[in-house]
Amino acid sequence: MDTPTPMLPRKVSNVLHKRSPLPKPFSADDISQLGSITISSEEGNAWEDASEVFWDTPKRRTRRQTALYLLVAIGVTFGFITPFRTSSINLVFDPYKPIRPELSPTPGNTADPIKWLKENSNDKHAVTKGFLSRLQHGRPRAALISLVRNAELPGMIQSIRQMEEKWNAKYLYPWIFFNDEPFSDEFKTETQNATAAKCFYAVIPKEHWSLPEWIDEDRFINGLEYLGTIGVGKGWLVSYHHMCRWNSGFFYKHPILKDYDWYWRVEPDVHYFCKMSYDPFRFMRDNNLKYGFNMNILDDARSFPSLGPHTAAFMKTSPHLVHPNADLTWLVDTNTSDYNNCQFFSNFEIGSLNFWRSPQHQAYFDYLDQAGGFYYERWGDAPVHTLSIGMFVPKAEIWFFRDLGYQHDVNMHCPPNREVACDCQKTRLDENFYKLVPLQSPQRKPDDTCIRQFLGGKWLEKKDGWTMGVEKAFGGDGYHGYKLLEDE
Ligand SMILES: Nc1nc2c(ncn2[C@@H]2O[C@H](COP(=O)(O)OP(=O)(O)OP(=O)(O)O)[C@@H](O)[C@H]2O)c(=O)[nH]1
Ligand SMILES: [Mg+2]
Repeated sequence: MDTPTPMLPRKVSNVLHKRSPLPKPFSADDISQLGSITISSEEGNAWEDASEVFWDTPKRRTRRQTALYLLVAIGVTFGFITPFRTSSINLVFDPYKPIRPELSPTPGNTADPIKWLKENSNDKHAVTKGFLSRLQHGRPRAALISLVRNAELPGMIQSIRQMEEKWNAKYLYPWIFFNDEPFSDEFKTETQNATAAKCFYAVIPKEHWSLPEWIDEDRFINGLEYLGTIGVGKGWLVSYHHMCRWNSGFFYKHPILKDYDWYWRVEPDVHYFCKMSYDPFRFMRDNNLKYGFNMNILDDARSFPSLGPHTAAFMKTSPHLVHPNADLTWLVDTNTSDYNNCQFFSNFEIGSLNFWRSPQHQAYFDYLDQAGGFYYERWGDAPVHTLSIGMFVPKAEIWFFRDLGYQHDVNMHCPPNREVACDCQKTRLDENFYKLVPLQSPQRKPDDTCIRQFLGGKWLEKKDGWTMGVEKAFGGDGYHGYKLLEDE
C-alpha cells in the first residue's frame, strides 16, 4: 500500500512517540484480588450481616474469616467457584456496541457476536492469574505475524510494545516474524526482550519470493520504470512486488504456520491506541468469523488497472466457487460496473488462516498469479484480499473492528472513546477514505465512502435536501451528507 510522506500533526506524534511500558509480571496483589472479587457477592454480604448477631467475638470473627478464605481457596482450586463468573455480579460494564453492516440472513449461522462481547468483555477479570490460565486453556491456535526486515527493528519494537501493552501481555499469543533473509541476532534478542510471549523467526522459502518462470522479465522491467515514472508508491521496487504477492498467496502456506488457525497481522511502526478487554481470536472463532478489518478505504488505482477485469473473468470461469451469500455490490462502481477500488487496509488484519488455505482463495490467487499482474502492474495484497473475501465470505462472517484504534502512517482510525480506553482522538467513520489517492491519479471515487458502501442500508441515508453537487460547489468533497448514527 503506498502512502505519501507522513506529516503527522504535533499532538498526534507526541502520543505516538511515547514509549509504552513493558508488561508487568503478576504481583501478589493481583492474585489476592482473585479472592476479594470472589467473596464480594450480594449473598456473601447478607450472610455476613446475619452472622454479626451470633458471632460477635473477635476470635470467632478471625476463625470465620480464615474458614471463609479456606473455602474460597478450595472452591477456586477445584473449580466449584469460577472467579470471573462470580465477580461479574459486581461489575457494571457497557461493552462497545459494534457497527454492523445490513446483513441478509446466512442459513446455519446462529452466531451472535454482540451477545458474545457482552458476556466476554471485562477488563477487571484480565488482571487475575486465574483468569489468565482460563484464557490460555483451550484457546484458539493463533499468532501475531509480521513480515519485517532486520533494518526495521526499531519500528518493530514500537509495534510490539503497544500491542503487548494494550492487549497481548494478558494473553501471550506467540509472535512469528517472517523475512526473505535470515534475522540478525540483534533482531531476535531485542524482539524477544520486548515481550513475555514466545517469539519465532522464519525465513521465507526462495520459491515464495522470486519471479515465477512464466513472467516476461523485459515486460516486468518496463513496468517498474513506468510505475516509477508515474509515481505509483514503491511500484519501482522489485521487493515490493514480491511482498505483495507473498501476502496475497503465500504467507499462510509457510510451514511454521501449519499448526495455527488464526493470525493478526502486525507491521513495524504502526500504532495501537486502545486497551482491549476481550480476546479477538476467541471472538472470531466463537462467532464463526473469517476476516476482521479496521479501515476500508481507496488506494491509487493506477497500481492495479486490470485487477477488476481479471477478477470478473475469474468469476465467469468459476462461478461455482463464489459463495451463495456473497455480497459484492459494495465493491462495484455503479457507473462503470468495474471494481470501485475500495479495499480493506490489509496491514491490519485479524483473520482465519484456513480461509486463505481454502480451494476458493487458492484458485483465485493462482488465476491472478498466472495473469502476471503482481509484476506487470502492482497488484497489492489489500485489493486482492478484499476481492477474495468479497467473493467467498458472506458479510455476516466479516467483522469491522471499530473498537480498535490503529494508525499506519497517515491513516488513522480511532473509535468513540467510551468504555474502551484509547490514547487517540476520535476519528469520523469515513476518515482516511481517499488519503492514499494522489491528486495526479485521475480515478473516479465511489458515490459513497467505502465503509458506508460496505455497511449499506441506513448507513447510506443522506440529510434532507443535501446533494453531492451542491456540497462540492461549496468546496466540500461530497461525502458530508450522511445522517449520522450512534457511535459515528
Ligand atoms: N523482510 C522483508 N519485509 C518487507 C520487504 N518489503 C516489505 N516488507 C514488509 O512488508 C510490510 C509492508 O511493506 P511496506 O514497505 O511498509 O509497504 P506499505 O505498508 O504498503 O508501504 P508504506 O505505506 O510505505 O508503509 C512491512 O511490514 C515491511 O516491513 C522486504 O523486501 N523484505
Ligand atoms: Mg507499511
